[in-house]
Amino acid sequence: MTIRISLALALPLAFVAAAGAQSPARPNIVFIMSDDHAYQAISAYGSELSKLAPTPNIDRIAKNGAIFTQSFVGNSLCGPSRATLLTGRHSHAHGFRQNGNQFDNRVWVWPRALSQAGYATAMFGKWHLNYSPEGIGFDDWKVLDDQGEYYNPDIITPRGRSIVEGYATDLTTQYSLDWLKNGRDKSKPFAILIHHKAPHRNFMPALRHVQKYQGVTFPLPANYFDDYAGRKAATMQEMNIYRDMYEGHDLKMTVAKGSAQLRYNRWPGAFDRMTHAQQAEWDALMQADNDRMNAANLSGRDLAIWKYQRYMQQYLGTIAAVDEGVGAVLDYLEESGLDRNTVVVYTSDQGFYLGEHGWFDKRFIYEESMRTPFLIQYPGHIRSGTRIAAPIQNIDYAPTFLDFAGVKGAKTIQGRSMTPLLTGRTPPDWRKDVYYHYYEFPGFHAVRAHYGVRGERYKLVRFYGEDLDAWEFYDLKADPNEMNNRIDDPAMTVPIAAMKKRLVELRREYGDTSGPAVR
Ligand code: SGN
Ligand code: CA
Repeated sequence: MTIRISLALALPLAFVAAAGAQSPARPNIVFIMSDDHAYQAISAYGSELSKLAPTPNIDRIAKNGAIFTQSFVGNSLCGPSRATLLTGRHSHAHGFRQNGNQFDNRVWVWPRALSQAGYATAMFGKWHLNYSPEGIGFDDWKVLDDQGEYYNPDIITPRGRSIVEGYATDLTTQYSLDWLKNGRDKSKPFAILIHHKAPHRNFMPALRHVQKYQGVTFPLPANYFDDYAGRKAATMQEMNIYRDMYEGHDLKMTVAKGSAQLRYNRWPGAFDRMTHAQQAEWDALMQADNDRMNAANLSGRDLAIWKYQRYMQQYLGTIAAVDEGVGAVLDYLEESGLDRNTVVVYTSDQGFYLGEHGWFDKRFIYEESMRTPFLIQYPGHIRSGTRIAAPIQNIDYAPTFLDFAGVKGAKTIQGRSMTPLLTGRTPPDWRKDVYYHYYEFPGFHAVRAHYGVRGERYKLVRFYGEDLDAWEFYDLKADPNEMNNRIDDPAMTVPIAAMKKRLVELRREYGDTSGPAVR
């Protein structure tokens, strides 16, 4: 049956529902996710920083479709977030609470549900849930080992494991295009998951992008020199750019003018695995900039600011190849005409600090890491240029894809399909606040376990652990940078009580009994 575009625009789901289980009209799904890509570094979100390092291809998705301005994760860490996107469940429910846990590939995941409903499915890039996606239900897959390496990564396939010469982002794009063009069963609709390693630590751009942002000065966040007053857990973290980044491994600083030898490099493997030719080219591209740094002999505040600039130049440099890869996939969809019946999503496994509070990494419930970008296009069903302010969370991805495919969901799903939001109108019963629970402590960067709730205006957080029980409360309207913990402010008694009530309700609703009871 055919439905005129105008009707489909008003009622996006009518199309899917009417299409029925076997209709060829079921849309294809292209889910592109990068690792640690801050929304601040996507130009469609409009930050000053992103204007100096635009992402024109990622922005195409927002131009063709919609951008979500209030998109969140429930636990800002790679493994838990990936388990959530596959299952539609929060960390305590799917059980993968921190990196290093093992995902059970037999549990319900949406790609298998789509495969069983007749979709061709594949996944390429970073998996990071256990050794491989064997048993998940993908027709094809090729994944990076664990965290993945930027250069000449180990690639695991159903046929085994090998080192492949090349740059991880380009390999992931290439594998994806090969499958789209020649690998899939063309009689079926398809769902492909393209998971980039970039811009994850240790932030190594492709050789063609190493110099892309050298010499560019990025705007320093207003709270770069945060003193963490009134925020106990923030005083305990180890993710400060000027204190905790490794000068060799992360910042690629050399020991002296004229030398290519890196300063402290905790994990030399990232560089050692490059070929001699790659290493020589890398060193040559970095030499002048490092020589200038060594000659300047910086210290204190100047060195801290220099480190922020070098961090941004490298981090944003890795995103350039991701953006090119997104462009290549969009080009292929358009040239083949597949774009008209394909949902394309771009997101990240969580947000990231780009110098806010002096930080890199994520984990905290504070805005920059709790948020994650989410852009989606589906021509004829999402009006181009739509901006959606309703709060969504990564538990919503699984039910959304099922909805698009007209497949029934698993009872275990805790999220809600976002398709009703795609018109730009928010249903009155849509959630107003978002639940969060981070577990990994002890762990990298020493961020303490905490749970909390983020509402439209306020955020309530509780950090907990053997020697810590610290509550925080923020008025996001008055204090968007979350510098002023108002938990002891008598003027806040009423909203604090209301948010505590919501926290209790949300924990009950999601069945989270982990961590201390709220009261
Ligand atoms: C690695 C990183 C950490 C990062 C974790 C988790 N160190 O251990 O900085 O917090 O991954 O990241 S690295 O120098 O070895 O890359 S996550 O995205 O996988 O959750
Ligand atoms: Ca990540």
